[in-house]
Amino acid sequence: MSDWRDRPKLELHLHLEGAAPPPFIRGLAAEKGQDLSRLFDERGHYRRGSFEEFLRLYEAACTVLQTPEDFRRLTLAVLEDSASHGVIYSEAFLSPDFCGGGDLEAWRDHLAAIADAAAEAEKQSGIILRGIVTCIRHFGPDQARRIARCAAETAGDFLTGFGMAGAETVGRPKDYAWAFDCAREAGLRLTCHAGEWGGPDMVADTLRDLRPERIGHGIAAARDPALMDRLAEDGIVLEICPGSNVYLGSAPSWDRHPIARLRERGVKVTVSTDDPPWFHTTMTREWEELERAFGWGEADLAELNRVALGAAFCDEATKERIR
Ligand code: ES4
Ligand code: ZN
Repeated sequence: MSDWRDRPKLELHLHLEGAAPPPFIRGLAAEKGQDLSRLFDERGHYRRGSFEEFLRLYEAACTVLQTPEDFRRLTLAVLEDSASHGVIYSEAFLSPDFCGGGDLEAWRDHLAAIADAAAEAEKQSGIILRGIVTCIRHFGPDQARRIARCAAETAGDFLTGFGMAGAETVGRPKDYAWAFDCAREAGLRLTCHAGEWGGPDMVADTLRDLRPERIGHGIAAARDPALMDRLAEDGIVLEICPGSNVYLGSAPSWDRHPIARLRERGVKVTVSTDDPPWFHTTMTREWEELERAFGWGEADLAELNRVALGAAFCDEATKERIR
């Protein structure tokens, strides 16, 4: 099949700042007189490195994103890209850490600009966006609480979820339980990155201590048959980002990516891009590679779209518009 690009897709795992095209970040840096040339290689792509290097470069790129207007333009650029790859429904991780550092009033202004841009993009191309506030694990549990409070105070029709990204090696899940409880009590739906770099125990501890309904990545579960069975039984949905995993090295290759094994075992899997320009991927490329590696076709996309729709952090009326 050669027309993956035009097929309607749902995407549940996308970092808003991580989806910024390099020219967008370069343009903002030029406007502000910041020198960010060290972020880019000779072809103008984001520089390649380990996950830790990626996180450092990513945070440097985020320093040019400052005002609500910057985030309004970013959101429009990202949604235009997503829509051009057939994405009809998207959930983006939003980071109060990069929108005023966790200050509630600054966050409100940034979120309003992002939601405005989402409404504008929806009018233009039909794409629907919902926001998931994400705290950043390596910024520590105290900052995570501040971020959870920002999320709780702005929960609503647009801001529907809370999660955690960042370096999985920092702390243990239970250190972040207060933040997740705060978000849950505000009615937010929960997801958490786990089992991208950590082992099956990280997935199990995350489920026990933070009780999310979805796991970001979670591919380490494929190494533990009993854990796979539990995920399947409990209906936990994995937001799998194969291109990201292959690029960063948390999976050995496309052909040996665990997504096929997880799915065959009955685990609910979905496909997303994570930080597409950083990992040289798009939703089109993800499906081209899944077709090449596993022979997945239109019926597989339809099934994974159904799983994503079931797991989407939006209300029934919104789901009805996508179905
Ligand atoms: C991430 Cl903090 C952060 N930002 C973007 N992508 C990520 N993946 C894992 N943590
Ligand atoms: Zn991610």
